[in-house]
Amino acid sequence: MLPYSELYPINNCRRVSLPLDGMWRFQFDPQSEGEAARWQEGLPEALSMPVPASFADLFTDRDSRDYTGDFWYETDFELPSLWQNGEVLVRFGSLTHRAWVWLNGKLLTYHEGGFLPVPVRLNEAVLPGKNKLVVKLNNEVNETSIPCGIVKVNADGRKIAKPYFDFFNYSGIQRSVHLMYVPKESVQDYCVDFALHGADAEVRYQVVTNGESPVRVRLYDADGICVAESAGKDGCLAVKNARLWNVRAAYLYTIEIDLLDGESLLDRYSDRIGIRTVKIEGSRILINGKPVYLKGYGKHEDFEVIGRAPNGAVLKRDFECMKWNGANCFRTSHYPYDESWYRMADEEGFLIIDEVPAVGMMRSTHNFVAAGAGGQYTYFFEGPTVPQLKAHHIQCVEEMIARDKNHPSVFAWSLLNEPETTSDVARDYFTEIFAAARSFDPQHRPMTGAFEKNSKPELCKVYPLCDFICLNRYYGWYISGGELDEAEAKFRDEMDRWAAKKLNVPFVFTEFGTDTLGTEHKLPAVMWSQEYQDEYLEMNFKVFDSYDFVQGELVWNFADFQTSEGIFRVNGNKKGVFTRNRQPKQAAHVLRRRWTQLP
Ligand code: GCB
Repeated sequence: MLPYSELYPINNCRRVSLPLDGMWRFQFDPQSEGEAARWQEGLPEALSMPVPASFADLFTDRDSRDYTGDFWYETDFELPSLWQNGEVLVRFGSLTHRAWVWLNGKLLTYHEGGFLPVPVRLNEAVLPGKNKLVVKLNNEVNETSIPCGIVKVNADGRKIAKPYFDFFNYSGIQRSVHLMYVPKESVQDYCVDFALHGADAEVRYQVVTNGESPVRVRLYDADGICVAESAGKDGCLAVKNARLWNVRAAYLYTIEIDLLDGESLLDRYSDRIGIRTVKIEGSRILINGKPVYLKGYGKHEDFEVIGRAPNGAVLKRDFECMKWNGANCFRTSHYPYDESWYRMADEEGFLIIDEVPAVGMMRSTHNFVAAGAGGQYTYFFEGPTVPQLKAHHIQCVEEMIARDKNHPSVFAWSLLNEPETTSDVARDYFTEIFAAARSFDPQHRPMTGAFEKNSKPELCKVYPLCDFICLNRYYGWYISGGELDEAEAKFRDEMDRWAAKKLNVPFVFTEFGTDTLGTEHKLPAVMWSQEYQDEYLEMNFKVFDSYDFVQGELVWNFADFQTSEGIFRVNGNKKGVFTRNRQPKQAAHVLRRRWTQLP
C-alpha cells in the first residue's frame, strides 16, 4: 500500500476535509536561490496566485507564461482546536511536476510526478493556531520524468521547457488542496471487485486500516436502503437482484466502511461504487458480459485562462456535449485527470481508459548523440536515463491505480502513448511496466497503450503485452493529407496486415483527426476546413466498419487545446470536434448522426 492512501477527501461524523483553495502567495525562483534564502519560512516578494490554476495564462508577459524552473506557493491556515488526537493531513490533488512541502519551516515531503495526489501527514510539524504551508515546485521536463522532454537554456540564462509531447506544459498547484482530519485509527484504503451470479452479485472487498479494531461494511442502494452487510477486513457483500452499473445507464451504490470500538465508531469512510464486470473475450470488450463499442474522444484538461485546472462548469459542459453527440467513452490522454472527471463518469455511465503520463518516449538527446558521434541512432530505451525513467513510470502507474481503482467508469489502463516499440529494449522495458501494473490492480482490468504509425503490425514488439490494441492513426492528415482516396488505400493496407495476424483481440482507434479551424469553410474541401474534417471522418468510419475487430473510435480531440508554439500549431492544436470554448464544429453533427445510430 502507498503511504497515506489516495482516498478521496470526505466529510462525515469522524472526518473533516477543508478546502484550502483560494488566493495563495506565489514567487518565481529563476536562480533556485529560495531554499538557501529560507523561503520555506515565508516568501519575500510574493504575488497573489489562485489555487487551483495553472499559472501560465494568468500573466500578460511571455517570460512568465513560459516560465520553467523552480517556483513557490505559500498559504497560512489555522488548525481547528477541535482537531484533537487525530491525524492532520494536507492533500494536494496534484503538484506539477515535482514538489517539496514545508510546514512551519519543516520539510515534510518530496514528490515526483505532476498528475496524481500528494497526501502529506502534518502531525510532526503542525502547531495549535496559525501554521504556514510552503510548497516549492519545479516544472522542468526531462528524460527521467513522465511526460518526457528537455529544458533549453537561452542565451540570457532563461530556461524554457521543450516538451516531447503536444500539449502545453501547464503547471502549478492545478488541483484542489484539502486540509484533512482523520481519526488516529482509521480506514487507510479499500478496494472492491465483483462477481455476478444470475440476478445477484457479490461485492468482494478488502479494507486496509492502521489498527486491529473490527471493521463493518455496509452497502446502501441509491434510495439509502442497506442491502448487504459484512464484517472483517476481507469480505463479501451478497447483493440480491443487484442493479448493475451499465454504460450510459449507471447505477451507484454507497459502500460504508466503519471501524468500531464496541458500540462506538472510530472511523467511517464512504464512497459511491458501481457493480459491473469487465472482460475481453475474443475481439469483444464486454461490460457485464455484453459487448460494447467505444464511441468518444481523447481529451485534455485544458481551458482558457485556468489552463489545466478543474472547473465544475467546464466539466459539466464537456459531459453534456459528449452525451449530446452520443459518446460513451473517453481516454484521459495523456495523464490521469482530476478526480471530478471520474466521479462524473461514474454517475453518467461513461467508460474511461485511464492513462499514465508516459508520453514522449520516441527520441531522446542520447539517441542523437549516438548518431552524431558518427555512429548510428540508438533506440530511446537504450539511453542512460532509462532506469530512472522506468522507476518513475512504475511509481506513476501504482499511484494512478491506487487512486482510481474503485471507479466503475475506469475499465482499462493505458500505460503508454506513442513510444518507440520496434526494438528489443522497448519490449523489455514495457514487459516490466505491464507486469508491475498487473500486480497493482485488484480488479485485473485490461491493460493497453496507444501506438503510433511506426508501430506497424510487422515491427511493433510491444502490442502483444496488451489485452486490446489501441492505434493512433492519421491517414488523411499526417499521411496523405488532402488525398483521402490514397489515404484510405494506405489505411486499408495496414488494416489488412493486422487482420492477417488473426490476433483475435479488440482494436480501438484512440486517435484519428484533422486540424480544423472553426472559421474555415471550403467547397470542395481542403485541409483545415470544416468540410475536410467531415470527409476525413467519413473515410475513417468506412474503414473501421470494414473490420469486425475494430471495437471503438475515440476521435482526436474532443476540443481544441493549447500546445507549445510551432509551425504546425495555430495557437494550439485545432483537432477539436469542439472549439476550445466548447462550441461544436460541423464535425460534431457528423459524429452525432453516427453515434446516436450505432448500437
Ligand atoms: C498524436 C499524439 C497527440 C497529438 C496528436 C496530434 O499522435 O498522441 O498528443 O496531439 O498526435 O494532433 O498530432
